[in-house]
Amino acid sequence: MTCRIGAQEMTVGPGNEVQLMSPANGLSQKGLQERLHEEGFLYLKEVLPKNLVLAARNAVLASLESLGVVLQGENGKLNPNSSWETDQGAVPPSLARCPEMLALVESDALRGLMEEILNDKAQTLDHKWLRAVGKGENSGFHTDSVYLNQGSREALTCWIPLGDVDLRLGGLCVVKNSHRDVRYERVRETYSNIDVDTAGIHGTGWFTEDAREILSYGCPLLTASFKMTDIVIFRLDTMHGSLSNGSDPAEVRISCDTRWYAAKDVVDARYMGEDPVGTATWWASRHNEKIFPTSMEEAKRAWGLVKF
Ligand SMILES: O=C(O)CCC(=O)C(=O)O
Repeated sequence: MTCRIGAQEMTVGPGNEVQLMSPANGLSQKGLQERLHEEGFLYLKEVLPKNLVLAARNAVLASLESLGVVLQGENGKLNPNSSWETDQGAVPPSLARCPEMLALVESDALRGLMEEILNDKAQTLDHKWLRAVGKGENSGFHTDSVYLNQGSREALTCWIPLGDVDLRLGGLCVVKNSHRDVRYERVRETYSNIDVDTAGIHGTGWFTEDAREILSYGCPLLTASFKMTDIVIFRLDTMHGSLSNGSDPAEVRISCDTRWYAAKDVVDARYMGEDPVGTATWWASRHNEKIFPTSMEEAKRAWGLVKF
């Protein structure tokens, strides 16, 4: 089994640089909390109601069909004649909040799970990060803290694939133990503490797109052949990215990242409300070096984090 992350083709399996996640199904509430604390993530198989995932997927696909991004009635096959340029897979925020999406990402099933793990009533950010990832695209490695550093650091992300996402289509990829391994300590002290709005760093906010750089820290990458109704929950300081979409014939990968906080914790208010601003100002100008003068490479050099 192989997978691709950007320029790197990698073998997947026990003892390799990329390994498969072990599901956390069947653990007690305490067991789930301990596993999250230990490994920085929880992979849960078949926990969402299939009808809700399917309805959300169909609503998103219908919208992508009407935009000409995917072919009509072809279950997500990309339209080779589309001029649609994805921007890191971002889709209009209103689509992420359509009734079918909200019925899934704010479902009792998901909320109940998050409450079990957070050990409290749960609050979720109004903004949802829906992605339609095109052929050859993936997310670079980052910690979510850099986009969410104005709320509690105890918040969790729940990544939801809207459909089966195998190694070829390319789903989430987490760096095992990066939230606590000593080899990531300096990364956590520096990079993970920035706020993209104020750090003055241009680009995506990603720590690196180079899987070799991540592997040089010595912690394995973990992924899975995800099925519709699976989820992955992880911490704000867990380093992660995604595999590249190498589907053939070319197909869109649809997934949604949602953020959850314990009721007692402070949320990142930028993402709350009917039409949240989030980090939109940074996002719109993020490649403008006049506004954000430093590159991530320069920042890493200053932090003593340049590997090669
Ligand atoms: O789906 C992806 O490509 C990346 C997901 C991600 O970065 C997240 O859930 O925080």
